[in-house]
Amino acid sequence: MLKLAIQKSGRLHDDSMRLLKECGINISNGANKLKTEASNFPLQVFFLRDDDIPQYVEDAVADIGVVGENVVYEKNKSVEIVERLGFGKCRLSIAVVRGEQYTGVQSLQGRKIATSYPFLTRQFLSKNHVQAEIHEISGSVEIAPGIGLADAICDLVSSGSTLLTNGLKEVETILHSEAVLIRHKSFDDIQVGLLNKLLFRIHAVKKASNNKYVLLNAPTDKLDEIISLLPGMKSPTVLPLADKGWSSVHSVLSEDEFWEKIERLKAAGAQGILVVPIEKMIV
Ligand code: PRT
Ligand code: ZN
Repeated sequence: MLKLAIQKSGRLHDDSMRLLKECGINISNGANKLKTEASNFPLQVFFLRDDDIPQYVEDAVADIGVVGENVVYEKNKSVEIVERLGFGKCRLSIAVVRGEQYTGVQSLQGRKIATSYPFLTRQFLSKNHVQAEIHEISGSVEIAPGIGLADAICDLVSSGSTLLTNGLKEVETILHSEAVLIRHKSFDDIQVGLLNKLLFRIHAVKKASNNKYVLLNAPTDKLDEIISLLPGMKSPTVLPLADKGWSSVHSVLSEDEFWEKIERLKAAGAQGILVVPIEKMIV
C-alpha cells in the first residue's frame, strides 16, 4: 500500500484529484475526510494543508505527495522530486510599489520585504549580497506596502492581476514553480514497484494531454508530401478511401507543433481534417 498526501482544499486539490481519476484510480471525494482508500489501486490518500505535506513525506507518514515546488523548496525537507505534474504553475517574485524607481536587485538594500517565503527570499537576497529586513506574514502579502508594513513583497504570481490591483510591479523572479510529486528517501522494493506503476500511468496521461490524434483525407498524388509532415508514433497510418484518388491518413501531433502543421497540411491539399483528444498514450 502506498500512502499519498494531496491538498485538502485549495488550488491544487481539484487537479490532484483529476490526475488520479485520469490514472484510472477511483477514490471517493475527500472534501470532509482526512483520509480515504482507492478501490482499485493499493493507494491510501491523505488530505492535508499543502504546507504540511513535505514534513509528512519526510517523516514517511505519507510515502508520496503532490505539492507546489515553491512549498518543497521553502520547507527544505529531505524529500525527492520524482515528477513534474504540469499544473499549479506560478512564479515566486519580488514586487515593489509601481511608481518607485528600481534599477536592480541592489535597490532592495536596507528595505523591508514582506513574504510568506522567508527561506527562499533570504536565500535569494544573500546570493545577491543584499541585506534587507524580512517580515514574515502568512497571508494577504500584497497589501503590506499599501498599509506601510513593508517596502516590497515576495509572493506567488500567476496572472499578475493581484500585483496590478495593489499598485505593485514585479521586479525579480526567484523561482518558477509547478505541482510536483515528491517521495521520501526510504522506499522498500514493494513501494518502488507501486510508485513505478503509478508513474507509468502518470506518464501516459501527460503524454496524451500533450498530443492530438489527427485524421485527414489526402489526395493520393500528394500523399508523400503530407506524410512527410506527419511523424506519427512510428509512421502515419494510410488507408485507401472508396474514391480511388483519395486516402485517409491518421497520425499523432504534439500540441507545440499543432497549428503550424495543420496549416501546412491544408496547404499541401489535406481535407476533412479531424482532431481528436487522446485519453492515454503509451509509447
Ligand atoms: O490551505 P492550504 O495551506 O493547503 O492552501 P494555501 O492557501 O497555502 O495554498 P493555495 O491553495 O492558495 O495554493 C496552493 C499552491 O498553488 C501554491 O503553493 C502554488 O504552488 C500554487 N499556485 C499557483 C498558487 C498560485 N498559482 C497563485 N496565484 N498559489 C497562490 N497564488 C496566489 C498568490 O499568493 C497571490 O495571492 O494568487 C495570487 C496571485 O495570483 P494572480 O493570478 O493575481 O497573479
Ligand atoms: Zn498553505
